[in-house]
Amino acid sequence: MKDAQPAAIHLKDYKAPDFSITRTRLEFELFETYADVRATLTIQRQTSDKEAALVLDGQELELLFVSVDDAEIQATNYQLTDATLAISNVPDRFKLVCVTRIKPQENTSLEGLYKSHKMFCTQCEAEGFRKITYYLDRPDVLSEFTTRITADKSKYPVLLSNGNKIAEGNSEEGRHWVEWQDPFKKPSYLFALVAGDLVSLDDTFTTMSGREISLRIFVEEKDHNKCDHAMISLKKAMTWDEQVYGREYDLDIFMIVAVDDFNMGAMENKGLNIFNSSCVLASKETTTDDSFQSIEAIVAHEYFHNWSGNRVTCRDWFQLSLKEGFTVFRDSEFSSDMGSRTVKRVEDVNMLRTHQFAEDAGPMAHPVQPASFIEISNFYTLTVYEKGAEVVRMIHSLLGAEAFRKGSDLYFERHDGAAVTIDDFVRAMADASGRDFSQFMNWYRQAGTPRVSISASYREKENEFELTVKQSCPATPESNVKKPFHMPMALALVGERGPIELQLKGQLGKGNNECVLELTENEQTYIFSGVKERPVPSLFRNFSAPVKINYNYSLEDLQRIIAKDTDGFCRWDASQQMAVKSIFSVMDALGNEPSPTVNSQLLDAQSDILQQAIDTIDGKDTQDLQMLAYTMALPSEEYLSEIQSSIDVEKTHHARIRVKRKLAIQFYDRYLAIYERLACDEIFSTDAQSIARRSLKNTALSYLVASGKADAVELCNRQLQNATNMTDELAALTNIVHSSSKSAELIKSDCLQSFYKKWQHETLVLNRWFALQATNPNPGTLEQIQALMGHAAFDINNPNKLRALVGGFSNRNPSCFHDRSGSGYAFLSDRIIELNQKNPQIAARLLTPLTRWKKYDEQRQENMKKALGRIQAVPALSKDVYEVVSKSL
Ligand code: B3K
Ligand code: ZN
Repeated sequence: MKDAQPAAIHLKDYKAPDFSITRTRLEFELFETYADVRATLTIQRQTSDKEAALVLDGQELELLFVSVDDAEIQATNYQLTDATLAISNVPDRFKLVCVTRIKPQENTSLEGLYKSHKMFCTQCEAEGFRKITYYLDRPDVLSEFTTRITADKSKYPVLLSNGNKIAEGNSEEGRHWVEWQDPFKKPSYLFALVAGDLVSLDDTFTTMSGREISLRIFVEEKDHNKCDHAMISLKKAMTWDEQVYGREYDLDIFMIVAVDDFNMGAMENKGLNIFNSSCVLASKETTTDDSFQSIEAIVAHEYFHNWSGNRVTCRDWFQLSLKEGFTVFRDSEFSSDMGSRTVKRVEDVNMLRTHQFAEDAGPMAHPVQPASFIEISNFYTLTVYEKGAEVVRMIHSLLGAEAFRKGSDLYFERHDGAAVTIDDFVRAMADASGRDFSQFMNWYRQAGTPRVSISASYREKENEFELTVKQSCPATPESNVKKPFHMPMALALVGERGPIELQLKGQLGKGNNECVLELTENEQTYIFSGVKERPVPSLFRNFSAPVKINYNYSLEDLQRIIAKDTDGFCRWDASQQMAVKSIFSVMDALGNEPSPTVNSQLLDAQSDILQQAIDTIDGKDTQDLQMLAYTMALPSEEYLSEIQSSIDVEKTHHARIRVKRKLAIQFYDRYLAIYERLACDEIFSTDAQSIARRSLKNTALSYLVASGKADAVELCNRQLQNATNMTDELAALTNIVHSSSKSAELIKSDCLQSFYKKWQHETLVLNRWFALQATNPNPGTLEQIQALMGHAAFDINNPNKLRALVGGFSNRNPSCFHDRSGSGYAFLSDRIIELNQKNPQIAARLLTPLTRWKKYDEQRQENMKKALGRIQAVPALSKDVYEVVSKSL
C-alpha cells in the first residue's frame, strides 16, 4: 500500500523457503478496541546456508514482544519494515515467540482478523495471515496449528477455529477460552477464527468407512431458519465426493459460519468454512432459485477443497488454478449430477464466453498459470477459475472418466500433505494414463482465447466431406506469439435425419456418430468418406474446448442443428447464433430502414420452441423445460458486446429490444399460454423440474412485458402482489422496473417502495432490491443510484451492497454505464477512489469494466481513460488498484 510503484513477482524466481514452521501455537486475546496475538512457532532451518536470516511476513502489526528460545530480542537485534520482520543469527532449530497487537475493529479491508457486525472473523487467503502475526505466510510452509481464543463470554459465547476442540474454560472478568487443535498440517492461508454470539443448525454425516462427522452451520439467531438448504447441500456434496472421487472427510467436525461482510463468496478454511451469508442462507420467501442453486454449488465447492486444495495444496500462488480450476470442475460435475447436465453446461459456457473471453481479450489477460503478478488478489479470476476448470475438463475428455479417476487417485495419493504445482497434477494424469500432455501444457501457459476457423467442402461425387481446421491465438500482454494448443474437438456431421455415421478416410472399421479429433497443429485437414448427403458440421460438441469457433453457418445450417442435432448444448448454441445474426442484421439496418425486419428463421425457431414448451407442459412432449427457457431467451447485451470487435452501445441495446419486442408481439398469445399454464404451480420445491417451470414462466412473462401491452404489466403486478416465493416476486418487480412502458412507469415507484417496506429487515433481499435498480436500463438510473448510496440500508463498507449497486450498474447495465456523457465512468472512478484505501480488493475488482476501454468508440475511450487517469493520480494507490490501472492504461 505504501510503495509508489509496487514490483511484480515472477514464477521463475520461486525459491523454496529457508525455514519451516513445524508447529504453530496461537493465543488470541480479543478485546473491544484491539486484540493481542501471541504466536509460538517451532522453526527449523531448511537450507545449508547457516547465514540465512529468518524473514517473516507481517503487515499493519504492532510488535510487542519477540523472543528466540525464551530470550527476548531487543529492537536493535531485529529489522522491521512495513512488510517484514528479519532476525539474523538464529539457530537451526528454535522456538520463536512473537506478540503482536492488531485492530480488528478498524480493519475495513476484510483481510486478516476483522469484525463483521458484532462478530470477529478471519479471511487469510491469499496473504491475510500476515495481518494477524509475523509468519512465513506462503502456501508451501505447512504447520500443525493449535489455537486458543479468549474473549468476553457474554458477547462471544461461540469461539471457533480449525480442527477439533480440545479444551475450554472460564477466566477472570467474565471471559472464557476455547482451545482448538488441527491435526492436519496446513499453510497459514487456511487458518480461521470466529468469535460471536451465534446459534447453529446441527446434523451428522456417516462416512463411507462408518465414521460419524458432526456438521454445524453457525449463524446469527435470526437466520437459524435459513440453514436447511446449505445443510442438505453439504451432505449431498460429502456423498458425491465419496462416490465419484473416493474422497472421505477427515476431521470429526465440519463447520460453516455465515458472515455479512465478506469480500468474496466463501472460504475453505480447514474444518471451518467461512461463508458470505448470501452464499449460505436460503428460504423460499427470501431466496431466488438461482441463489438456491449457487448455494448448493458453493457449499460443495468449499467442501471439495478439503481434498483439492487443503490436503493437497499449492506450492505458490502461481499454482492457484491447481486447486481452483480442479475444484470448479469438480463442483460443476456435482451440479450436473444433481440437476440437468445440459442445463449446467449451457450456464457455464454462457458465463465463460461472456465474461472470461472478455477478460482474455483485455489488458488483464493472463494464462491459467500466470507468470507474474503484482497483487495476487487480482488473480482470483475467471481465467484461473473457469478457464482453469475447462482445461481440467479437456483432460477429462481426453482420458475418459475411468483413466481420469485413476489420475486423480494417483494425484491425491502421491501428494497428500504436500504443496505442489500444476505440473504435478498433470503429471499424475499422464502417469496414470500413459498419455503425453506436454503440448497440452500450453493451455496453462498461454493467455488468450484461441480462434478456430473451419472451412468445409462437400464432394458429392466422391461422397466426401472435407474439413480444414486452422487455429490461432491473438496476442495478449504476456506474449505476441502463441504455440498451437492441443485441443479435443468433438464433432458430428448432421444430416437431414440427424448425425450420420462417421468414417475418417483411410481408417478401418465402422465409425460412431460422434468423434473427438485432437487438434495439435496450426492447420489440419480431415476427410470423411461415405458421406451420402451434404451434412452440417456440429463442431466442438458440448463445448469440448474453450475456443471461439469461426464457421460460416447459414441460417438454414443453424436450423438443421436446432432441429436434428443430438447435442443439447449445440442445439442451444445454434439458436443463440441465429438470434445473434438477427440482432446484428437489425443493428446494421438501424438508422437506415424505418423498421428493420427480423428474419423468418428466427421467428420459425421461436415458434417451434414455444410449441414444444406448450406440448411439454401439457404432457405431449418431453423436452427439458429449462433448456426451452434458455433457448427462448435472447443473448444478453453483454454477450453481444463481447463478440463485437468494436462495441456499438446504443445499437446493441436498441436492436436487442427491437427483436425482443417483435417476438413478443408476434407470439403474445403463446407466451401467455405458457404463462397461464405455469402460473398455477402451488407447491414450492427447489428440484430442477420446479425451478425450470418457474424459469420458463418468468421468461414468458418478460416477453409479455416486452410487448409493451398494459395487460402484461397488470399480470406482472398481480404476480408481484401474490407471489409466495422470491423468484416470482423478484422477477415480477424487475420486469416492472426495467420496463419502459407507460403503464409500468405509473406503478414503478410504488412497487419499489412496498417491496422495500416488506423486506427492510432482510439484508440479502435488500441487496437484490439495490441490484435491480442499478441494472435498470431506462434513463435516470445513475441519479437513482446516487440517491440510493445515501439510503439508510446502503453501507459502503459492505461488499455485497457495493456489488449490488455499483457492480450491478457498471457490469450489468451497459446502456446507462456507457452513457455517452461519461457520467457512468466518473461515478465509478469516484467509488474506486473512495474504496482504494478502505477495501483495495473490492476497489480493484470494481475497476474491471473501465479496463475494457479499447473496445469502445473514440469518445467513450477518451472518457474511460480520463476516469482511469484520475484513479492513477491518487496518492497512495493500493497495490491492487495500482496493478489494474497501470496495466490497463
Ligand atoms: N479460495 C477462496 C477464495 C479466496 C479469495 C482470496 N482473495 C474461495 C474459493 O475459491 O473457494
Ligand atoms: Zn475455490
